[in-house]
Amino acid sequence: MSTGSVYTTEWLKKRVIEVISKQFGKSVKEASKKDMYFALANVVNSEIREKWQNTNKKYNENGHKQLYYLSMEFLIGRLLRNNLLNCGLLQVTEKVMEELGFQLDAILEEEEDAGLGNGGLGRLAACFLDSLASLKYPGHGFGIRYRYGLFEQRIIHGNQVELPDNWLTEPYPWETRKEDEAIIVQFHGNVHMFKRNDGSLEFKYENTDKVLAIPYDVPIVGYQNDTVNTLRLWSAEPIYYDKVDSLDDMFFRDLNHQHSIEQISGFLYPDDSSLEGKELRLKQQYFLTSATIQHIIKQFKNNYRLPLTRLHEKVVIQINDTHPTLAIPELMRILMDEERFGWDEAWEITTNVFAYTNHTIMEEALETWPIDLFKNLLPRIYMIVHEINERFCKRLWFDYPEMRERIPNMAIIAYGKIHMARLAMVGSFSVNGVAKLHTKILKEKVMNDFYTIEPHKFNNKTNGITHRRWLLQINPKLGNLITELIGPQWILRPKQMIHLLKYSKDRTILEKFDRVKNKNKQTLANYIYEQTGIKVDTSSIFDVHIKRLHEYKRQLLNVFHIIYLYHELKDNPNLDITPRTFIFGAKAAPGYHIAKEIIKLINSVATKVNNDPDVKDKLKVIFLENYNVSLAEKIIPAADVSEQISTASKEASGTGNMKLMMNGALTIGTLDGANVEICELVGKENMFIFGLKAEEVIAFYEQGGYDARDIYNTDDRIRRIMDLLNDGEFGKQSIEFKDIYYHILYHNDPYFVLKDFESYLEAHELIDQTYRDKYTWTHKSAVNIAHSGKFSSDQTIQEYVNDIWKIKKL
Ligand code: B1H
Repeated sequence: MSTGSVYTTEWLKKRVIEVISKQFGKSVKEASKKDMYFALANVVNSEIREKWQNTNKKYNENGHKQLYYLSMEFLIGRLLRNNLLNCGLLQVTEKVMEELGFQLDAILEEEEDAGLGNGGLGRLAACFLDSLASLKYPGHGFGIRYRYGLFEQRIIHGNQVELPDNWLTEPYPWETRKEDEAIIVQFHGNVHMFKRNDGSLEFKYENTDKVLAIPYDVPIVGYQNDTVNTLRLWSAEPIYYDKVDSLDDMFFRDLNHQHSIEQISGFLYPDDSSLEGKELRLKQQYFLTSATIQHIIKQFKNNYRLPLTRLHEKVVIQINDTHPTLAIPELMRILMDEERFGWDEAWEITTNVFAYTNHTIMEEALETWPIDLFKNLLPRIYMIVHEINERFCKRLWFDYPEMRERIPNMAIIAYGKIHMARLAMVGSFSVNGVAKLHTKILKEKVMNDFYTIEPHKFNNKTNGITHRRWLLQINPKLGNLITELIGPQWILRPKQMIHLLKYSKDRTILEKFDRVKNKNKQTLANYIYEQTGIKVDTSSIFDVHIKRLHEYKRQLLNVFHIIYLYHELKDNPNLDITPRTFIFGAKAAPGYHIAKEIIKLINSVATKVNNDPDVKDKLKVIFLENYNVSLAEKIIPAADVSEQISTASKEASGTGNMKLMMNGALTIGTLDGANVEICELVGKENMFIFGLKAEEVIAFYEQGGYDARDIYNTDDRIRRIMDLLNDGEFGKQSIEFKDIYYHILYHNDPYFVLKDFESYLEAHELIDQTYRDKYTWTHKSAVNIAHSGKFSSDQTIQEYVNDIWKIKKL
């Protein structure tokens, strides 16, 4: 009984009992929640297996063009509920678990979060894989199987403490190790040049360090459609040779050697929108790209009887930010050194298969590598990059005389550094940004020189999120209500959610939306109580700020507002404000001092506010530790307000903004990233827009900033807040938040916190007023939900397919 999606409770019960008995030698009564988790994963896996094989077989047999999505991060989170839903097993499993005396929700908690990403960029890759499989497109992910994912965050005395994310202590049931498909990746060594008889050059590498890349495949299950794609994660292992000189030698050399090799897939670098220029990071990047490109070429040769000159007809490779850019020179290397193509032909093949997505304009995230480090680790790849640069600069000089002055700003190798974004642009046929505003800034500012010479390469692909996970799975009550109102078609065609608009003024229906939200708030309130011991009022506004901690995301602006409100209430205890619960979740990169100070400030303010009886019914501040995919899934369905308050121009897109809107939260935001497009859809009246616009921010930057001291000196509300940072109000020692204080006043408030404060305050005042009228609020919320189908990643993927990938459905 394994075909179709009509599973019966009898069948599933029998299977579960069987597995528990065979795998654990236990009866269901004796089984733990963990046992049950593994048993369910086992059942799902056996249902998937055949479909997975069939999908692969079809892809290999019928000569379809394949998409390879290369990313250093895939933030997939948990998979059991996702896979149950997509297999059509979710409802029946809920029933069976109940009958067997278990709660499915509790079993799902047993799964480790696969935290193989930092934030938006990694989660985007995971959403894309879900949409590709659900739309039956032949597209697969390639990444690294980090032994340790993003660190686990603890808050101790208000401070962030990082613990290793040891997620593989137990077997990971979703992966399959494929030792026979391992690939050798080479580092270091010397390159020798020979002349062949025909006069062409041959390159040989000697004394290289060889590392084995072992693939672990994770199935990506399409939504009830029999398609199962693959996420291939490479793990680094030493190569064991049979012949060893002496036992001693082997033992000591190998221990060190083994360790240094395993480090390559050892841990995820915990930086988001910034970079750490360490050799190990470059090693990771080459490890991913070399293993993947070698694999792609092998597959192509096996599956198609075509010359490599026609590679672009069957292969397209999307590189997720610059991190996998080495794939470009790596393909050149294979084509020239192994397949004996000349430069021009190899370049023609290469530049027809790569497409590059840019995710940030943040200066500190634009990757560059010091020449010496690069050359030493990847000598042959360096030669190729050098040649790409020479030819590119010559082309600029001769074909674009008007650009001659710009060459130093465009050269791939300049001032001792290798510029990866420039390499990615030169080597790709497509360059895209991730929201309209972001793409515009790329074209007009950050990448204007490249846009001038090759405008046809540039295009926009606004990000999206999978509505299957971010609505259907995490908010079943809302999902059911939507289906009740407009039928189930929206699940396959999310844009049909727009039909909800016709109910957006219907009081009885709006009450239903309101009830769903209240139940979700109650669930979150219970969780908050379990985690923190703090009771929050579910009739207060749940105001949610969840994302990585970064100055440009301006959690500090949010805290300043909370401090302001707190003092307003202290000054006037009878002040009539709508009660608020401010909820934060955020990890700071371990080496990012100011970000960690801001976490500490949030927690200090929380302690002060939550323990002050004067404001007890009006204000609560909750910092939930270890923000990750699973925590997001708990918070988002319960949010009333979504904080999307980045300094305009800095947030390339944002995707949390889309997830929150889809679950009925109203956005308070700047006109930045995809907020602009949310606003275009729902209208200014259904959001709370404030602050400087991107052009204004950019204009200030071009003049060297604005005068933060001027605001400090003239606005007594701001001066009061700032001075509190300095006088010990929120800490035992008065020095506690001096760094933030000095940072703002002496580094001239680079993210315009003070400058946007007043406008932010006004927007919050409007929220307070609007929330008092339940009808108006819920109407706005329903309008947001109705428009959110536009931000399904299914839509985004379809645009990538039409404009860039040109792949066909299975
Ligand atoms: C985004 C990153 C990023 N942009 C470097 N850039 C990293 C840069 O490990 N590193 O070195 C890791 C991540 N991440 C985010 O991408 C943007 O800030 C968001 O605005 C955007 O929504 C997301 C997806 O496009």
